[in-house]
This record gives sequence, C-alpha cells and structure tokens, in this order.
Amino acid sequence: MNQEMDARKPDDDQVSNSLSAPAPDKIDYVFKVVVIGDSAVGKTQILSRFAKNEFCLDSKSTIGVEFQTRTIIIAGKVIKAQIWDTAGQERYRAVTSAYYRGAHGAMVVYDITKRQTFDHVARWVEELKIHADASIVITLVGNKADLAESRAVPTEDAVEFAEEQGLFFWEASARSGENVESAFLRLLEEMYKVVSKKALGFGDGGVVVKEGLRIELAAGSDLEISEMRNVSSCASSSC
Ligand SMILES: Nc1nc2c(ncn2[C@@H]2O[C@H](COP(=O)(O)OP(=O)(O)OP(=O)(O)O)[C@@H](O)[C@H]2O)c(=O)[nH]1
Ligand SMILES: [Mg+2]
Repeated sequence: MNQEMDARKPDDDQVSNSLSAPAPDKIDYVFKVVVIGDSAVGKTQILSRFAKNEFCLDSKSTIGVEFQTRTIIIAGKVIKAQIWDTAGQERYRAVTSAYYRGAHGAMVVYDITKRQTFDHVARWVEELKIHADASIVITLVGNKADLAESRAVPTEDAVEFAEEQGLFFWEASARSGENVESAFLRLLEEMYKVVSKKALGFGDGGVVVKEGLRIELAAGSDLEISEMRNVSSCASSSC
C-alpha cells in the first residue's frame, strides 16, 4: 500500500538509479540519511533491500553503527546515498548527536504489527528535532506490510501522525520489497530539492552548495562513534 503523504511522485525522467556505483570522481553529492526506530522493526533489512536488493529473515540486532551506500541519479546529478543504521536497542546505541550530524534525511521506521513501535515514533522524531539539522527531510515508514493479517497499527493512525508532523509516509515491506525503493527515492529527491534551494541562496545558510561542486554532507572522520562498520546486514551464514 502506498500512503505517501505528498501526492507528488518522483519524476521518472529525473530519477534513475543503479546498484553499481559509478567512479567516485563522478559523484556530485554525498547525502547522509539516518535510519532510526525501535529494535527489530526492520531498519537493517529495509536498508539492505535498498542498497543491495537483499533480505535476511534471520537478521541479528545491529550493534553500534553501520552504513551502506547506493548511487542514484537525480536531475542529472550523481548522488551517493550514504545510509546509516544503528541499533534500536538502547543498550547498543553507541551514538547520540554524532550519528545525526550532517544528516539531511531520516527514515523513522516502525513495525505495523507492533503497536508499541508506532507509539515510540514520536520520541524518535523528537530526537531528530533535538540533534539533527532543522531542514532535515523525514520519512515515516510502517514496515512489514507483508504481515497485514497481523496488523496492529491502522494506516489512518500513521497518516494522521505524519500529517501533523509534516512527514512523508509509506507502508513498506523489506521482505517483499514493496515501496522500499519508492520511499528512499522520494526522500532523496526531496533532500536534493532542499540542497538545491540552499545552493540558490534560499536556504537557512546551513550548507552552501554551488553547481558542479562536490560536497560532503555526511559527517567526516571526527565522528565520536565507537564502532562504525560497513558490513553485511545478515549475521547468519545461511542468508
Ligand atoms: N515479515 C517481515 N519480516 C521482516 C521485515 N523486515 C525485517 N523483518 C524481520 O524482522 C527482524 C528484525 O529485522 P532487523 O532489520 O534486524 O531489525 P532492526 O530494526 O535493524 O533491529 P535492531 O538492529 O535491533 O535495531 C528480522 O527477523 C527480519 O528478518 C519485513 O518487511 N517483513
Ligand atoms: Mg539493525
């Protein structure tokens, strides 16, 4: 089910994408996206579906911070999406503000079969407001849409919340792949619009980008992160 709040769809002529990255010197922008939400909602698997078109049923809890990348083209620009993933479990969360630093997009994920994960979404959005850039683009994703028979969160509740908070919203499934691509591409497209506006001087002055310049929106080596890994999202050898 597609419940995108903003009726505009990505323009097919404007957005294309590839799972194989072009040469690094061709990259125009690096966009950092953070994925947050309670433990076991499927953050790592959503990311894995988007970055590698893979899914693992036997996924283990993330420890520390990991990221995966995928390069896409929006409006003729080569954009490397660097998507960060951390543990939903409090005891494994090794980061606070460092995780959010430099992020211009966020995906807040809940599990449509677990009401509590949706009830906690407000807290995750609050955390973004405290730690992230004010212009961050946020997408709410109700994952595990393939388990609709066990649904515990009515779509309307999420639509209402997303409208109140000004978030994009999708129900998706990392398992089937439904809406994962659309949710990420729409988010990245919107991030590109924000960055383009800033480049033209309409923004809040946070990031200035000139046409043709390569910029690093992602935080650099000064991160206070205890563990940063770019590894397989599946700890099991059977996947
Ligand atoms: N049926 C179904 N299961 C899913 C889906 N996405 C993830 N899962 C399963 O849900 C469990 C948790 O997925 P993860 O991606 O590890 O969850 P997480 O949010 O990254 O959890 P933490 O790393 O602990 O924060 C795994 O068993 C996944 O296989 C989905 O779309 N449908
Ligand atoms: Mg995880």
